[in-house]
Amino acid sequence: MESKKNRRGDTYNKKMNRTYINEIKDSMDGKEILLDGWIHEIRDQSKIKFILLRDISGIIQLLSKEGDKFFNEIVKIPRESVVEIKGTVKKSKQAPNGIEVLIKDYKILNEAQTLPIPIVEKGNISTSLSKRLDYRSLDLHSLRTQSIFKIESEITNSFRRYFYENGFIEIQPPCVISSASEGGTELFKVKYFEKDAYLAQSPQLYKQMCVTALEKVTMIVPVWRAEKHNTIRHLNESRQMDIEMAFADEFTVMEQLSKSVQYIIKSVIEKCERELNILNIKLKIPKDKYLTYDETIKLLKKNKLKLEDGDDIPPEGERKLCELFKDTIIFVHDWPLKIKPFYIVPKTLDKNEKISRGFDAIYGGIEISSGGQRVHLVDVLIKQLKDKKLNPDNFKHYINSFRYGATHHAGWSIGLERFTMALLELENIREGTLFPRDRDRLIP
Ligand code: AMO
Repeated sequence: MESKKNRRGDTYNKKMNRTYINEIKDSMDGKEILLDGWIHEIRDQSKIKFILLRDISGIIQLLSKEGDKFFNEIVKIPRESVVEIKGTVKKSKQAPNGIEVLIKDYKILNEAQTLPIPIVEKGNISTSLSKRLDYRSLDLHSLRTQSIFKIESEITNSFRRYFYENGFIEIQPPCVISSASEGGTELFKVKYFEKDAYLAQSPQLYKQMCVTALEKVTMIVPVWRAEKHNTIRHLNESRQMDIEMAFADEFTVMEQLSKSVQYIIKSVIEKCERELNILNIKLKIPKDKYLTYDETIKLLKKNKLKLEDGDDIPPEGERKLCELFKDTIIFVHDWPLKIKPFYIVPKTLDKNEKISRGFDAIYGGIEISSGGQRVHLVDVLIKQLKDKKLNPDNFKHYINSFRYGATHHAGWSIGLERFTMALLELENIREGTLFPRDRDRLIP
């Protein structure tokens, strides 16, 4: 008999197009098709052998009956081997989706070796996250992991779509920079020829330098922060989805955040039904709620959190707010100027102003975004840099960009992995990060 193993990956018949599993319909009953995919599961019964074949679009039941020439050998194919199947579509009341494929012939295109981690689809995942991340490409064979990243793809796509359709211009700012925007201690230093440079912590300075001419800009960019702590909500490399708008204050952009997040969640509900079912997540389009910083601190104190005025909101405070306001994006605005970055504008231009136009957005138990109205007046900007012990000489080009016709402007940034974590109730941000970079992990 002809060898069923084919290391070169030749297909049966170049004239026959591959059918994706989700393209198989009842109306194709009796039709011969060609399928490519992975062995998901084998059920070996005495008179009938079932194979569940998986491709990125779904799972289909294949069957072989006693008398088929390959009846006994087909059940020996190891799980996750790559196979090509020629078969006939058959309507069947017993099959999981009311349809199955009778195998006419098959080829093993690449046999899988013994798996170093089990692929568990339901119930407790016994393998540690760290081990799964060591074998991330294999972990991606699991429906659960695939679903997370298919949804993440819908998040970035619908984010782009929303802002593109609303007249925003997508920009590509540099990722190697010469000065910090989010504070000096969290920078990764790199050698840039004879000079020291840093990996960008945020596209902040560049989006502001563009918005004063381009008016409405958006971007999805990687950022790096050399924070030493290892937590379930922090990465050292993450992706940010940002906007910046001219002639806008913090309330204009909070409204944009609310509308875009609602649009993204609507898209995920409409386009990722199968993935949400696999993850057992039921999504609702969130409402929004606006609270000042003072109102928030008072509310959290009333709910027995130990907090002082002027404190940042701790993780348990974010969780509590989301318990109090379910399925809601909570905007906390009017933060103390002291604890917001130098580029956030004071509420008024009064010399003694203590409140800022900065805000945080909290959703799904966690801060997903922060932003605010910016400083576009050069004298105020220089004062704020100095107040934060930063040297204005290091920000010369940034400051100069506000000298020649700068408008007032505002913007924000949503952390992509944070948002995925919040939306899909992930226990660890690394679940929503393909190849995480953290304090201990630089590979794979
Ligand atoms: P901020 O530092 O608050 O603001 O970051 C914006 C959002 O990015 C996410 N995020 C992170 N995600 C994973 N790991 C981290 N270490 C991490 N740090 C931040 C969070 C956070 O809300 N330039 C400003 C935004 C602006 O004003 O436009 C900024 O970067 O979801």
